[in-house]
Amino acid sequence: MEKLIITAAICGAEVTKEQNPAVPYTIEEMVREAKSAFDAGAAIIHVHVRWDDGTPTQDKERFRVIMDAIREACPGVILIPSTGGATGMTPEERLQPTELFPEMATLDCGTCNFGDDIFVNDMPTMRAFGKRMLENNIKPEYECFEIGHLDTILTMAKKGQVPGAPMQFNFVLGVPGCTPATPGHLDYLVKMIPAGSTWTATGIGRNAFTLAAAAIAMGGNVRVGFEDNLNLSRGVPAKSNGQLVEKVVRLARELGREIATPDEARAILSLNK
Ligand code: KMH
Ligand code: ZN
Repeated sequence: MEKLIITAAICGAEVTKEQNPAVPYTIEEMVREAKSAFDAGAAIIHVHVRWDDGTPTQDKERFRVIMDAIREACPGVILIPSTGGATGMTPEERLQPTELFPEMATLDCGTCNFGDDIFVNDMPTMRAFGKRMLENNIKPEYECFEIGHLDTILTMAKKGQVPGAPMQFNFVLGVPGCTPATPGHLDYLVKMIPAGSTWTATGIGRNAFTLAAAAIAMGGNVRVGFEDNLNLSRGVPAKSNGQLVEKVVRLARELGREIATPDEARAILSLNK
């Protein structure tokens, strides 16, 4: 099996310091959390940004400052800025980090319920995001919350509307209102992807580590972090993103998977920048 690529989603757009005081908002806090995850074994940091009061933003300059600061603290790390942002943001707002020409960025593959909200990714939005990533030579991480999302993006890739093979998928399972985080659902999705693709599993909430263990055993990659899960185990808040990554590293060691460095992850993901 390939080495395991661990992504840390250190911040997200929805979680708050009231839920876990270690959730980062400021530049210094973002660097602290990124470094804790990187030092623990994360090759990739998935980046959302906030203003200092915790308000989510897609402001290009905020992304620039935070991504530069993370790169300095975590040499060689792969950054995947979010183009999902927070529910209710416009597509133009959400696209701003692509103007910084990152090597990767997320591309969300369809509309879905998101707790009490609706996360809107209609076809015109997805075509615009695909066009931007083709123009700016950005490899998308295709975020699929539902089975239909995967089918949609595979069809768009066939039509040349989004970057094609080799594609990287992130199966984000367990968002309230979407496909649950079970190994069975993950297995179904993985069987649908084209040969030569790579994939990551993200379990939201209490099933985060069950899904991580399944992904490690199946030969996929894992995302953890405060965006997805605030606890190390039931009722035990994680003190840092690093602690969540450390738990994945322990599971991987037990199951015989080695951890990929950022450059090994670049080779596995066929990154060309
Ligand atoms: N915050 C969610 C509404 C992404 O990063 O691309 C969307 C999200 C997906 O987090
Ligand atoms: Zn995200």
